[in-house]
Amino acid sequence: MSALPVLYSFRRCPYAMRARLALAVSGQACELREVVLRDKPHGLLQASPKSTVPVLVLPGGQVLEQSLEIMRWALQRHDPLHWLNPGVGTLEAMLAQIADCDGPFKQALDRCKYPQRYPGADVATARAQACAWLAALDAQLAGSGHLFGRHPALADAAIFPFVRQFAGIDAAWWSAQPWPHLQRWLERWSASPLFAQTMEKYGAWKDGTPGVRFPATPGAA
Ligand SMILES: N[C@@H](CCC(=O)N[C@@H](CS)C(=O)NCC(=O)O)C(=O)O
Repeated sequence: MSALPVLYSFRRCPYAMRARLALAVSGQACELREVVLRDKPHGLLQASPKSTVPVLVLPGGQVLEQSLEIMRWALQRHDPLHWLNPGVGTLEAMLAQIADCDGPFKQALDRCKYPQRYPGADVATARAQACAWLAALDAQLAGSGHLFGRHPALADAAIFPFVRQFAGIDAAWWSAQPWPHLQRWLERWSASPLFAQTMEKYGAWKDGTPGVRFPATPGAA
């Protein structure tokens, strides 16, 4: 397994989810090492001192430390569903929207999900900002059901785990929002075999032991 790229991952991390989605869809096999964030293995700390997940260590030693970098690396090697070439719009437009997700939306999401971590933060304003962004996504999805035209693409996969996290704060509240296209989009992604494939449960990896092969069923995407 040592000839495979090594993916340090954490099942519930939305950044790791998006990396696993792209790795699975590209059919790129890896050795997955499930990380416990409060007890990070030396292997991860050595490969990437900043040690956020996901991290992908390539067989030649190159280390990819950003989820989006991992997605683009995998898809540049093999992109059977054309995630880098959206039906409408450009890769640059998708990257700009992902940057919005990772910046202002993630900031608002964290304040809504973990208000205790942000004493003094204005949660009502954060919620209003998040809702405005989500309402715009709903409108964007109204035509084709995908963010950038006829088929799912990089932006859908990169943004979905964060919308899922926001929806999970309060499922009843989420269902009551006037965002039918966004709700359907989230349901479709959440129920997809591809997502199921990326959410398999693995035990915590320990230094000096082999990881597990990911994706477990090559080609199932
Ligand atoms: N910009 C990074 C962010 C990754 C990130 O923040 N991951 C979180 C888990 S969801 C993490 O590893 N946090 C470090 C920690 O909790 O110690 C990426 O896109 O990969």
